[in-house]
Amino acid sequence: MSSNVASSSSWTSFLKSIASYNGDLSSLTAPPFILSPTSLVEYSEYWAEHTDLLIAPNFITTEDEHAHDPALQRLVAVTKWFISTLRSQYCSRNEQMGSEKKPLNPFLGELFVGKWIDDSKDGKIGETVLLSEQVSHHPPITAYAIYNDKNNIELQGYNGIKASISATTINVKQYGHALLEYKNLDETYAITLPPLHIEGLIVASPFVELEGKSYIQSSKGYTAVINYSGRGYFSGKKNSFKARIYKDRLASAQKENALYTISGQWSNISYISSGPATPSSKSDEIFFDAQKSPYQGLKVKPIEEQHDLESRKAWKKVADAIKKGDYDLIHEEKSKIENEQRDLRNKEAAAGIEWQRRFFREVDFKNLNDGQIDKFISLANLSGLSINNVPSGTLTGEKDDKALDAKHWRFIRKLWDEEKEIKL
Ligand code: 0T9
Repeated sequence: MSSNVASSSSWTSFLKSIASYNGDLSSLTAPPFILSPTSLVEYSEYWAEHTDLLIAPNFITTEDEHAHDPALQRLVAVTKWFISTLRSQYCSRNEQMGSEKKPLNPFLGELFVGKWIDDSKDGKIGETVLLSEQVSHHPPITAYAIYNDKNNIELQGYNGIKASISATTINVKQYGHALLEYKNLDETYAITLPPLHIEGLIVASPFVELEGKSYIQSSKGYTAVINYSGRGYFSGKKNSFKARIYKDRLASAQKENALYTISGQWSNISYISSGPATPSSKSDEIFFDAQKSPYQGLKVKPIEEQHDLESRKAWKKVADAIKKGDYDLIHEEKSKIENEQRDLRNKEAAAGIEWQRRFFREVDFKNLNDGQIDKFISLANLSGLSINNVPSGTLTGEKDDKALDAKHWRFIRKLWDEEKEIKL
């Protein structure tokens, strides 16, 4: 953004509205140039733009040349896939639109579906499907399922955020987690979501930086701890991370126990070495090169073929107004959707009913029905993660581990298999 924009009255009044922030980011009225024509329900796509890396663990079934346990090698491969998602998740708006943008705030029941077609030479990948649904509007929560039947793999998860404002940054804690299953191998991974903050607000050029930690816990015991930092911290470079892979949670108490150490930039190059030493570009193997691994976009039906609940169809007029930069039209078209939603909620309240989620159900981990199990619970036991509805990655007994409930969103495949109106 030019300094013109940063000193414009629309941006300075936006900064003032941030300063009087009430806890709901979607309620901030931002100037048109910072608005994205894309709804947050679409962001679930970022999880699987490297389908080759997502399915890779499925093919690691024998010991490597150093006689390493395949389950350990698979956690390393899952970590590589996870790192590969971060550039799309957190840099793609910057790369495609010049800065982070404020996404459209999805309405309850909003859907985004599509598929990745197999672009491999040997046809090993098969088709991968995305189902993303806005399961809550207040607070905003998006749930998603990504499955690949050919390889018997399912990734599901949900996310919400809580934001707070400090002098010049927006600090965001993520809620929710992802659960990744390799059903052929009877192996499951719990994945937590890192905290982040938004920098560059003063100069009207916002971007995301990750901070803190996230975890990947394998059902076979192995665990990855990923630390994030930005410019001016331990590596001095933006988008830095250091991941350590351990035999299990107990071993993770001491960094010397690391079986592998991976370090570098998640939006660029990272390196891997065995043991606890930090790898270097001079002597160690490249782990992942984000700039050289093109991501594959999702295939989505043309708008004319979409259902009214599908995101791009529902927001078409707002998105067009944003692209034109027409402030009044944006406001007018957005209000139509908001009013419609308000009427719907009023009608439901009057009839004593609640909006039916299409593909997901809320599960209470502290109040499971007879015979109901959830794989996250045993993974949380292995990793020390809290099962409460607390910031993602909170360990039991940590100061954030206080919540009124232990409710989480889960994909119900049967609901999708029986779906009649929504087509891929
Ligand atoms: C889940 C992701 C999440 C959603 C976004 C904070 C943020 C909304 C949530 C966490 C995805 O898997 C990963 C990436 C980016 C996150 C967004 C970045 C962002 O700025 C927005 C918030 C709501 C804003 O739009 C703040 C106002 C604006 C001035 C910043 C451009």
